[in-house]
Amino acid sequence: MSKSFEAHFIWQNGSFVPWQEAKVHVMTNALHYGTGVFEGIRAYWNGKQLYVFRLQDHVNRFFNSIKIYGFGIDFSKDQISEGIKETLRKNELRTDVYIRPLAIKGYGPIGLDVRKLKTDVFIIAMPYGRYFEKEGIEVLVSSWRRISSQTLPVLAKVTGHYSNSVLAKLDALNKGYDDAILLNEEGKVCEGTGENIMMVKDGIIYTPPISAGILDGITRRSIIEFAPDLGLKVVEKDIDRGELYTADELFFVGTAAEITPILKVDGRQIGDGKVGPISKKLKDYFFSVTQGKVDKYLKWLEAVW
Ligand code: PY5
Repeated sequence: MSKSFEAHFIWQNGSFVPWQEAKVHVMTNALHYGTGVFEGIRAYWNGKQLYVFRLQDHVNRFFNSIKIYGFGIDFSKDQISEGIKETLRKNELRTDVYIRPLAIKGYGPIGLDVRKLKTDVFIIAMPYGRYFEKEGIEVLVSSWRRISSQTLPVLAKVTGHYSNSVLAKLDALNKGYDDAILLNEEGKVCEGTGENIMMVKDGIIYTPPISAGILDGITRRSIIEFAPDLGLKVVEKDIDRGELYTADELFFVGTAAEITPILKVDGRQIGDGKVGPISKKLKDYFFSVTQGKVDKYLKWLEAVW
């Protein structure tokens, strides 16, 4: 019997293969050294149309990640964008979907010289609901620091970088929390394990700047752009750990997490411990935008059917 996250076909180097047959050899370089880049994209079904949210921006970041590492890819941006839409159609997806393009350094001899290895590309699309089951979550500030841009190019979305996130996430889960906030090496608030973070204080929304070493999140960018429509302002500034504790509202933003309120940090209640009014307003608007109900942002949506 198929599992709930499974679909029927996966796009593998330009052709479709049945879900169960999209396999790699154990000598695939990316399995050994984390030499892969990926994206996380959502598509939203509004009852009539399936809209991919900010497809071109995600494809651009995918190609930038490949460029930063110098991996090379045998497909154009147009081919990947088309491949994503074809994958949604081929799987006859008429529901909310998560899309995972993945480009990995493939089969070859042991070692770090990836120059001659093929970059294998996959596009996986699957029915998907919420990333966090709860409406509001409890997090801890991790004792693990976020990888610094002096160690790894953090703007690239690379599989190997996520061992840092997995350490922090597992530590949080094992201690009874839902997720972790990581500080950067300067001790400033950076981001979640797979989300950017925003904080509300006296009606203003604050978020760490790109220079804090965050991933340049597309959800974050979207909120910065649409917040003024709701009479809200997002200010990019460095945030201290202590400021989190006295925030009025706090929330994670990301493709998977969408907008997820944080109700407790390190055991301290945030605001009144409930989903705050600004978080709720942004979240409602975000779903109107992603479902194609706000004309102004139809520019961010790519119709599949
Ligand atoms: N920061 C990190 C470290 C991320 O992995 C992500 C996305 C974000 C921020 C948010 O970026 P965006 O808004 O562009 O999605 N994380 C992946 C996602 O699909 C999941 C990784 C487990 O949300």
